[in-house]
Amino acid sequence: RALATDLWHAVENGELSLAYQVQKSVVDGRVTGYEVLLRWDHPRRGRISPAEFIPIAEECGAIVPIGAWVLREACAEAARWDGGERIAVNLSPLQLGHVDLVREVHETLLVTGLAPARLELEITETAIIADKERALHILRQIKALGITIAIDDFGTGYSSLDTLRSFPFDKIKLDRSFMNDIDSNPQSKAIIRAILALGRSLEVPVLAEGVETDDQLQMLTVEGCDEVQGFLLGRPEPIQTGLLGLRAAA
Ligand code: G
Ligand code: G
Ligand code: MN
Ligand code: NA
Repeated sequence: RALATDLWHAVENGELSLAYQVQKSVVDGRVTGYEVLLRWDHPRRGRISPAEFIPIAEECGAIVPIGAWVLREACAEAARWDGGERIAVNLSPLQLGHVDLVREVHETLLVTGLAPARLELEITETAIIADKERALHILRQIKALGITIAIDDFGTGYSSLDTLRSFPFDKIKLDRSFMNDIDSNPQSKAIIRAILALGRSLEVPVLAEGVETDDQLQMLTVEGCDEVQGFLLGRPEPIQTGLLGLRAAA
């Protein structure tokens, strides 16, 4: 059977789960939030990477109900944390194009009791480019609810600067590919510097993704990066509610 078919039943079959990856402030190392990353344990094929199944879910449309489930689960989880950390949820282009997104997000906040300021939605430029006017209209409505919007995978799209000019993003997430080859490619460091300078002049905080080494963190600190995320700070991990009570309240 095709994965797309299985995806439509993954939620009701309880095959999906969430992993949370910590985001930290560079200045004081404080935890600022967690990005939610979807996991799929397929009954026969075992764990399938989101890099593989998200594109399929986008193509067949299953990302719309799946995305709604992710949002609800993540907001309900974050509402239990008492540190006030933010929860960052990835939004697919298809969700952004979906008629009911604004209402869905609003209702999720009401039902879970999560304060809007604690929800951040991560959006890639691809999501905006498809129908820019419409996408920006929806983002404005979401932002008006008090939710923050981050531009994800920044630096890899086609028109990054134009996108930045068109919408008041609350955060720039520097794509992890820049961090990946920082040691082998001197251009990467120059581009990271330039994007940090851009963030400063636009007064938009920049979060660097894919931080894996102390050297990288050191460089980002010197260059004035605001937040970091990556294996050095923490891997995406499931939350074992009730077990050790890491961040869980009963
Ligand atoms: O966790 P991992 O690095 O394997 O994720 C791979 C890709 O899947 C990333 O680009 C990530 O943004 C995307 N992804 C993970 N979880 C979600 C989700 O809940 N919704 C959407 N739309 N994308 C997700
Ligand atoms: O595209 P997005 O940024 O949403 O994807 C996040 C993905 O990046 C997750 O699947 C996560 O597993 C992966 N990831 C997170 N931190 C690191 C890291 O430090 N190095 C690498 N190679 N991947 C990472
Ligand atoms: Mn993301
Ligand atoms: Na990203």
